[in-house]
Amino acid sequence: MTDSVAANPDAPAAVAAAPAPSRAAWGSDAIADLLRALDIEFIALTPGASFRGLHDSLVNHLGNTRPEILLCVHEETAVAIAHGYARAARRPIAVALHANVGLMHATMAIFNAWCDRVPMLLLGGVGPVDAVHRRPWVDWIHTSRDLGALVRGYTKWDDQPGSVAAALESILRGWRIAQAEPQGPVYVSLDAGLQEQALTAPVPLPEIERFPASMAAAPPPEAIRETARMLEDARRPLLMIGRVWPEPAAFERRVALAECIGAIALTDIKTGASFPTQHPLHPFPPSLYASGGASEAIRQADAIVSLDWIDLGGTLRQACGGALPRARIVQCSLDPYVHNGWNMDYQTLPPADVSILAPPDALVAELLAELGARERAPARPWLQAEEAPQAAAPAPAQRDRMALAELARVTTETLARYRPAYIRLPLGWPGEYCRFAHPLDYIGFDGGGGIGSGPGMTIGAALALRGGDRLPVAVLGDGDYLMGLTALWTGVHYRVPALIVVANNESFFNDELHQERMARVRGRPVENRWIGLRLSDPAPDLAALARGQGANGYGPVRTVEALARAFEEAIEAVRGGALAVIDARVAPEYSRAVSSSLMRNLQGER
Ligand SMILES: Cc1ncc(C[n+]2csc(CCOP(=O)(O)OP(=O)(O)O)c2C)c(N)n1
Ligand SMILES: [Mg+2]
Repeated sequence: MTDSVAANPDAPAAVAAAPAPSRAAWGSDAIADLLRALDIEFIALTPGASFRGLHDSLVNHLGNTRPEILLCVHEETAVAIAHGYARAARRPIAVALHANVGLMHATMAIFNAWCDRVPMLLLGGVGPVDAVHRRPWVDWIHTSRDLGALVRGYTKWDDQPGSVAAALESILRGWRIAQAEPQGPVYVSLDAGLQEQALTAPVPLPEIERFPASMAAAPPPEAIRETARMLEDARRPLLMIGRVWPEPAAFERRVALAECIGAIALTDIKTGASFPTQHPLHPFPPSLYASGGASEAIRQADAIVSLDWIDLGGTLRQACGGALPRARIVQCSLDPYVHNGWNMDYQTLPPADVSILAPPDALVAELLAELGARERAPARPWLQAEEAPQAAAPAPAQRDRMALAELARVTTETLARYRPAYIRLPLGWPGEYCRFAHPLDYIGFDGGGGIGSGPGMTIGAALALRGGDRLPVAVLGDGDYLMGLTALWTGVHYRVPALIVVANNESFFNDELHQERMARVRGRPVENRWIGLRLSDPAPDLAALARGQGANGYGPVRTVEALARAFEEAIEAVRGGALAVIDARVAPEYSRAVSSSLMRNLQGER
């Protein structure tokens, strides 16, 4: 749906019809023309005077199509929507952010996108930079000398161009930088004076076709040969699959490589689906931290190829009690190109006998070419999972709630018939209920561990999936849902179908485990672990909060039977175009396997 001027019932008839796209007469018209030339589909925003010139150009110069405005109640949501969209569509959109205040609201979500290596074009308004043109008071408090400094530690690049022509080059440059691997957000701050400047002569758009995307580097031949030799000699090869291309062909090539060398594949629930979870060579379910089985595989492996595994060094050391594994290690990652000194998302320095600065899936393709002709290894993993998958759900801790594992089982089994695209899973999700066979089966996590991104990322990803054959589904924690709640309004307003299931334990539960840990270390009462963390008394009515924004709200549901009934209604509504939220009450407990792996981490065990 487009918010055309004519569609607004309050619009006076005299301004009802937006003029057809016109010649660029103002600075921001030229900028809007460039956004269209770049084929940017949407621009998410929460309005602000510092980009009123650009806003006018989007509406009255371009007619609010390509890019179409996505109105958001909070800037954090606008960025989270761009994040989710880019993950599902595999192409970025733009966000407009109001001066310093809008950018300040947006920072959490920008950080998430940065850590997730997800591209987006952030356009900020600022000024007028020329103080002569500032209104008293507000233009002064909303003008900062170096806005980019607010986000420089977690964007790939930023700029504040000094003329309209320079702004066009800057945006084009930013668009290219954002999408060059490793991808990430870029920020271009646009002087309000420049946006509102009348053009006395046409400012030509850059010839976009003369600026194609840069080609990525290929792995050096000697690195390919050395890795191939190492894998040929290995008896227990291990692929650790981290941040990789979300493309079906690349997904298939990873399977072919694992099969050809008989490698066990490990996957990470922090990244999108990267390998079929039910494949015999994937014996250990994806998890936030390496499970017991995955750690054993790391210890026993004699060759490890990391495809940009997130915190390879930390994971290896944790699996090996602080030491390095015996295996020879190949690390293939472009990530060092974006490491900087502000945040430590570069993680532990990973040991690597061969370190390759290239896109990991390019290495996979080369290794397949090198090794693919050889006889296939048996599709039997060299190490079997010890823990049998949790067939039966544990008994619920409380009678008026489900166990999280029950919710996971019913959700997985019910939705399997509808080609679900899982956009998000909550922190305690039992990995054995991850049934992924295609990149779109699971979009990934939030990147930066910033709670509150779930609803916005859900709407963004579901928007990208709108009209396709997938059922967009997100299972969110209640804390995550409540922090990002008003994204639902944007979803309903733009008719974005999606199913949100809130795993509602009425708690910021993850932190209960931390408080329990503190209590144990200090010999204090563990029973107090919930104080200051429970979202109860009153428990927010999550379904009503959805209905209050025009979405369908179901629940609270407290049993698997009630959940199954809610699914029936909600899925039908979503297939009819609705945004539906099910409030599913679960006990404030994670499964034993998840809790013990989290606890191990809370204790900082290596
Ligand atoms: C912005 C932000 N604030 C606080 C935290 C700390 N934190 C980590 S997990 C968590 C609880 C999340 O609650 P919920 O989404 O309900 O999931 P649950 O732990 O209950 O399964 C919190 C507060 C964070 N990661 N990000
Ligand atoms: Mg919770």
